[in-house]
Amino acid sequence: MSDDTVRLLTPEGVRVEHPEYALDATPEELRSLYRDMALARRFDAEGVTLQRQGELGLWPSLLGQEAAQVGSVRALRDDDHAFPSYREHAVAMGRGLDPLALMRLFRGVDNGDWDPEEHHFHLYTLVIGSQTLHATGYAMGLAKKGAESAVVGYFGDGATAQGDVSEAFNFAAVYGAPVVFFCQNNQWAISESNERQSRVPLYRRAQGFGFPGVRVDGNDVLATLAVTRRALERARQGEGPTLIEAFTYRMGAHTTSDDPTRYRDTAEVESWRAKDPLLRLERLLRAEGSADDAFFAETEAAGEVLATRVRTAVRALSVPGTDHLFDHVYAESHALVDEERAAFDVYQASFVQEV
Ligand SMILES: Cc1ncc(C[n+]2csc(CCOP(=O)(O)OP(=O)(O)O)c2C)c(N)n1
Repeated sequence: MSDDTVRLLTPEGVRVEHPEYALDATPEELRSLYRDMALARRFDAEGVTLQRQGELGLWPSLLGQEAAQVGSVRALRDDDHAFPSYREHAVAMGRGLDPLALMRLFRGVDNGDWDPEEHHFHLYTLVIGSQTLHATGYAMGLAKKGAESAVVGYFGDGATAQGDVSEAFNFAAVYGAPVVFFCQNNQWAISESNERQSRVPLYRRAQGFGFPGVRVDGNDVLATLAVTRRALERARQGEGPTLIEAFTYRMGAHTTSDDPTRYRDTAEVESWRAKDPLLRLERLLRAEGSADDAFFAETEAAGEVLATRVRTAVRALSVPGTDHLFDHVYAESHALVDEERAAFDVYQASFVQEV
């Protein structure tokens, strides 16, 4: 990690000063950051297990990225908006979405049918990088309306190679859009390492577009919170976009369909295990006497309750009728969609007759 990386908590759990960024956090706030990370990790592990048991079609694990997600989402106000990629489970939880909604999506029961307006958490986006354009457009709209809200667009290191992301950067810069580009550089775009994706550190790209870029230790929840807070303040004050590169690591597979042992060394994974985001906060909490064994046991128990709830609910999900396919194509009923639904019903019925 380079020297210009913002860090407030070392892997050993020691608080360090930074000349530009500071964070005052009460013991209660520190415990709550830990709890959010621990619950997200437990929920995520359940996703992997349920996929292995055949209950989900696919699961993209966030393991290792808890601090980047919890730290950044904690900086948002209720009126702000988050535009996620597909791995932002802790962001979803931080916005108040019932994480069961994410499992419905990866079970194929729906295409992600939560209401983006309810928690200002927009739909998962699998088309790499496209949500940075949605985030930018939304931010431009908010600014036009005179709202004092800001938008965070989440994307990965691999997404920076997409034209959409460069277009979003340029539009946001030119229009001074109140958007924070939050890149989780987890070092891998499936099997493509970050070194092979860019000739310059990702955060420096922002300079060429005319806005600030900052690299933060993405496994440090405190630094991530401080840096995202500052970027959101800039956005709200009309100072335009910021690119945050949260330097982190994808500890698991790209998704449950991937075998990372085919393209990366165990030694690399182990070196990142020593930088674990939860462990370093646990070390701080214990060293400061802000949390004891009972707190960690309670947090673990809460994780088990969550995991049991989603496991039971996932297994009980019914198979949606094919009619559901046509829902939400338009906000209101539409003649063409009605026609297609009717045609599809006839098509389905033809199978029943043949059998
Ligand atoms: C436009 C587009 N191109 C290619 C893909 C296939 N694809 C799925 S995930 C992925 C890698 C994305 O890597 P990154 O942006 O670093 O995010 P991460 O999965 O590491 O969180 C690719 C190329 C896609 N979904 N969309």
